[in-house]
Amino acid sequence: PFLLTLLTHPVFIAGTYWTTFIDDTPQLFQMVSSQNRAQKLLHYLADLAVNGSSIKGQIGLPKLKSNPSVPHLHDSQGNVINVVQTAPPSGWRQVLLEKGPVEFAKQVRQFKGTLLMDTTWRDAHQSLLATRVRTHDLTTIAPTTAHALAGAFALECWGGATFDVAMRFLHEDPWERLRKLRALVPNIPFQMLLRGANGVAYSSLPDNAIDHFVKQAKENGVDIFRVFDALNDLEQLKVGVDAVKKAGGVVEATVCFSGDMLLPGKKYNLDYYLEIADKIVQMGTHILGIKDMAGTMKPAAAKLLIGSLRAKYPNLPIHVHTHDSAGTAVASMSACALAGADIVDVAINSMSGLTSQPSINALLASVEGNIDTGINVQHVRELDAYWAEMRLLYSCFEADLKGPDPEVYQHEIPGGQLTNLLFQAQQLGLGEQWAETKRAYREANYLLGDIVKVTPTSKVVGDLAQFMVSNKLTSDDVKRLANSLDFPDSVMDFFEGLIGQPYGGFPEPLRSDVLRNKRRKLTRRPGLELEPFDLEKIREDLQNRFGDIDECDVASYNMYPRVYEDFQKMRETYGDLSVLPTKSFLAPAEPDEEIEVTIEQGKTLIIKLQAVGDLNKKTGEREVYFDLNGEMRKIRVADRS
Ligand code: 3PY
Ligand code: ZN
Repeated sequence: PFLLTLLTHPVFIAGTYWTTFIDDTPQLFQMVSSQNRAQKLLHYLADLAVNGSSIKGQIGLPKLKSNPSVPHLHDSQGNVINVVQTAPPSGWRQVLLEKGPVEFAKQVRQFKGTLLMDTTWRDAHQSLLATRVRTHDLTTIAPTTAHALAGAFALECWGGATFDVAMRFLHEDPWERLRKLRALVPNIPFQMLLRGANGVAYSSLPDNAIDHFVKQAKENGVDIFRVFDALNDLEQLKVGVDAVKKAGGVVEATVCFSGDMLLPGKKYNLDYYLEIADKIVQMGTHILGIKDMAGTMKPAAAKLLIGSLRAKYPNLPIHVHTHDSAGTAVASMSACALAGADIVDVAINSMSGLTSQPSINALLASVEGNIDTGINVQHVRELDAYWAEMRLLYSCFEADLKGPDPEVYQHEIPGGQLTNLLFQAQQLGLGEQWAETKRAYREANYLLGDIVKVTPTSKVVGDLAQFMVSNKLTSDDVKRLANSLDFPDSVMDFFEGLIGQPYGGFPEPLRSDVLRNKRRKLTRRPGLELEPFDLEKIREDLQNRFGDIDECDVASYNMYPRVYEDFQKMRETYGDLSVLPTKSFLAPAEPDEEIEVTIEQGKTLIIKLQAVGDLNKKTGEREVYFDLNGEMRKIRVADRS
């Protein structure tokens, strides 16, 4: 009917619409545009109804059969707080905005107690739910979170794997997520995870692309940048650190912690960490990060390492990150807090434990009476009800780990990767497969020279391990046959030096055998070999191909050109899918179920699936009938089953 309104409009009929028709009657074109958007969404829903979900990694349907509800927060008198209409209490972000990064860091250091960073919006779901939590579910709980966690140091909500997974698998724009969350959380700083010279990609980009990316991240809402390099290669790290300094963000340059530091003969020991920390401090950072990505920092190591750093740098805030894979994270983070850490990472209870961060309430209980955190315990418990439902909503992405993995001290697999590899082994029948993967991972690590393992080096070790398992190769086989084996690309990249220089150098003769004459042997950071990107030209090209684009699109394209192009194609076909409730995004609609979709403020679609027609054998298509705001719609889709 909107199109009909347009086509029957007297101006249109008179044929005089070329001049000012669009300007004079914008409402008509808005109608056509929202009509168009509705039609695209119906296409997605029709495809889902006929072919089922095509979201990668999804096994089965969500266990939650209704849309999740938003829990109420209560004030100290027991009254419900209207989190949408009441401004949230001011928090650390106000300190940052008013005083700037240096004074912010100073006040964080002066806080009498230990602050908490909540990782629920980034690392927790990256580690437990294959990074699949969608913008829709984050924005739904954002106003409540702004109140409940008002005292938190920060929310980790961006970067790491969330960037490419958003585009690649969820078909949504990570920048839009950032902007929407920012608008809803004015009081708590946002932190992102930046992989140094790799940005949020898996290998180095030209320095100007990193600068450009970080500038957009800062302008669109990131306050604090946790910058690391997966090999603790300081040259690589510095690229990220310098980019954050230029953009005016808070720098949290980070030491990656690898393995059980207290084991005699360990390559990565206290002296090593103190040396790296010292160089980071010389580089200049507002906060010193310690990143225990596999969760192998035992409480005794935490006490020793954090205690030593505290004594050495009395004025520098220290922020510790861990994973609960071994089951010791609450004890380790309590030990860090007692040893003088200024900030430790936790996750909302229902999103904590296992390969994720330690539970916030467990940590609060552990330090109760000893250490102030500025967190309202009751509010966090209330907030948790939402995440308990989320866990059921995203059940189809669970790796189903049942308890701590006591072998983590041996294989040292980072939290996020552990669940990933377990998920893959489960698809192949678990049992011996999983035990073998873990054994091979350990061997692969030693073959590569016992490297620090976190994205992207953890992928190198994981790829080599899977290569060894699937080709039934022992370590000795790999060494012996290295000059004739066809290694995975990531392994070639590592040996070439595209991921940076490992501590202690590359293992020889393996490096030479693997590379043969196919690849170079870089001795300096790879960014120095790369031509700067011509950002103007990239912008123009994207504009020509995709129309309305901005600097964030340029940054997305620079990080992941193919993924960005595919994302744009999905957008073209289905429109903005981030507006769909998650249940409707993952599961075919039930007959007569009402799907409510807010496509923009004040514009809500009520969609009901009426029927799926018979297969047309000639065309291979089916007709799917919907009721859209009371009107019948018919969509034809190919049946791919
Ligand atoms: C990432 O780089 O995505 C990580 O989570 C590393 O821990
Ligand atoms: Zn982590």
